[in-house]
Amino acid sequence: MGLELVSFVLCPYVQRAAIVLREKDVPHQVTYIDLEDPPDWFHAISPFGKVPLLRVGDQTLFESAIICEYLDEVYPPRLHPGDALERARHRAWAEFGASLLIDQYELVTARTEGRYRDKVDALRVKLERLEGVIDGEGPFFSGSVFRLVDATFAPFFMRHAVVAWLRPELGELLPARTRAWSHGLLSRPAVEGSVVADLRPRYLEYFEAKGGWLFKHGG
Ligand SMILES: N[C@@H](CCC(=O)N[C@@H](CS)C(=O)NCC(=O)O)C(=O)O
Repeated sequence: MGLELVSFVLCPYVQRAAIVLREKDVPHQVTYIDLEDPPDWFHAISPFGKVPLLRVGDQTLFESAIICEYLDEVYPPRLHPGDALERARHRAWAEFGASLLIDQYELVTARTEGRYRDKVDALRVKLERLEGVIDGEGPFFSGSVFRLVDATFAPFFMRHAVVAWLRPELGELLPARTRAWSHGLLSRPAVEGSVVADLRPRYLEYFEAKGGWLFKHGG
């Protein structure tokens, strides 16, 4: 059955699915939409009005976590761990990764310095907590094997590298193990190839237009 990933070019949740498709070498088509002006057909098939969507034959899946789980069940190799408790732990931390994406969005769109600093502090606390649960040997979340949970965190780290390029103090928010994990993820071919080549300028341009304090006072 043909697979079609409905995408917005900058969306980190879409990128989760794009990474899993690449890790598993699954043939698929990508359809980009403009989220500011979505086509009618998109509203008709997206219950939350959000991307990603995965069209599988005449069915449409939504929610990135569900799409990733579906792909993992259907296409080898299995990325989730075999042990039920370990798998549940990975799912729980993937939820934590989803909350980091919301923090990151709020950080880049914060309109005042006070709000920006509050978001930096919130991110610092969460990243320190994450540091305590990831495998010490690395390079991935639970050691040497790339797992589904790694695919769910990579989009956060990719965008974090973009904003840290603009504002180096943000790069210092990553504690040592987390930093090594981020390097491991961002140098993975399936991760590198899961976004457009000019993600950085596009991301910066898109969020600068939203008036975030970070962009007016970068460096
Ligand atoms: N929980 C959703 C979040 C997806 C999401 O927030 N997508 C954004 C783009 S990155 C979106 O489509 N926003 C459109 C809107 O909210 O109107 C998932 O994991 O798939």
